[in-house]
Amino acid sequence: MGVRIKEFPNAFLELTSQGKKELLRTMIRIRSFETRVEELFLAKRIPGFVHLYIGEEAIAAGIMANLRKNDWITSTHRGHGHALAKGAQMTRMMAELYGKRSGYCKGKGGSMHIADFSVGMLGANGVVGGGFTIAVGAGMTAWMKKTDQVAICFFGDGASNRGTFHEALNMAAIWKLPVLFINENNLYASTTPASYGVAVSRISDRAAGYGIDGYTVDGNNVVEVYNVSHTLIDRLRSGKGPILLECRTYRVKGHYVGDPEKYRTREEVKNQAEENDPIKRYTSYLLEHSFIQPEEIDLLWKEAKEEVEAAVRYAEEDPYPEPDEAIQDLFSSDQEVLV
Ligand SMILES: Cc1ncc(C[n+]2csc(CCOP(=O)(O)OP(=O)(O)O)c2C)c(N)n1
Ligand SMILES: [Mg+2]
Repeated sequence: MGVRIKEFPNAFLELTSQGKKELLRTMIRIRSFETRVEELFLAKRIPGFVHLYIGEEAIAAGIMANLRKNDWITSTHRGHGHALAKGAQMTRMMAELYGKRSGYCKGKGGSMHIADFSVGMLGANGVVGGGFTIAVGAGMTAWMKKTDQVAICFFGDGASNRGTFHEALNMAAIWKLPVLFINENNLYASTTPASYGVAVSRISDRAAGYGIDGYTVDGNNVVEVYNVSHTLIDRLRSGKGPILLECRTYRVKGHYVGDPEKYRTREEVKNQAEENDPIKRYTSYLLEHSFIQPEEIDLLWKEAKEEVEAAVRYAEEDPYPEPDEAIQDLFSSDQEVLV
């Protein structure tokens, strides 16, 4: 394991007052978006499937605060938080969820296919474990072009059991690619508890199989996520190869909106939501240290709500694509020449 988590430098304290508030803003924006998306889905305004990131916001916020615009991320089926934190536009995300024309995939991809290359967001992914090899490809780009960009690969506890995990970590390790593999261990893969479905109790222990460093942090503590990833991302930029970081968290909502959740008790969820909520925890921390005033917190929630409502109005007013647009954009122009 090398350095213990407590021995990482406290980079958080070096952040400006604005920087400290930005972490909270990001988490509040994600929570507000997700809470509204849940309502809209239940009201049948949003079709398809949605997987919410509620309760896991500290991971996206803490990691992304250490990235540059031209660094890359790969995401999962639970990708709204990653996209927002990396700088994707909320309006176009909401339009995509609605299946509307000005959405990120012109309304044809939905929640699990949001990508915005202009901010380094290489895509959510409906295929569990689909992001691993894409992140390695991005890491290879940085290596071949000799830039100091990094690629961050978000994936779940369930995804850590996929074959692509092995392929990607091995290749990234032998070529010392700048990829940070971020395991979001929310303790469940759909209906399967990680305690049953994953052979190790710490997913970071799997790093040993690839000769790389692995760490585990409290993924509901944004300060810890920020501090540890700050050091690890610096290490990636200096060409020392990939790292596996497990962020332990909890999926507060069902696997998807509408999940009957027969595999866990109401009490377990309630305890986690009340006692381990990353936003409540960070808000108390900021107040305790006088890094923020109560009225500034109220303002952040108010602004986020307004931003979300503006995105909803945008999506509601946007037209649906025409039926004949369904088969557009399926092939690149090169492939069109071939057929
Ligand atoms: C290759 C593949 N297998 C199965 C599924 C169905 N599926 C969707 S999400 C999911 C669980 C993923 O769990 P985890 O990786 O822990 O992510 P979480 O949902 O907890 O964020 C499964 C099995 C899929 N989408 N892709
Ligand atoms: Mg999981």
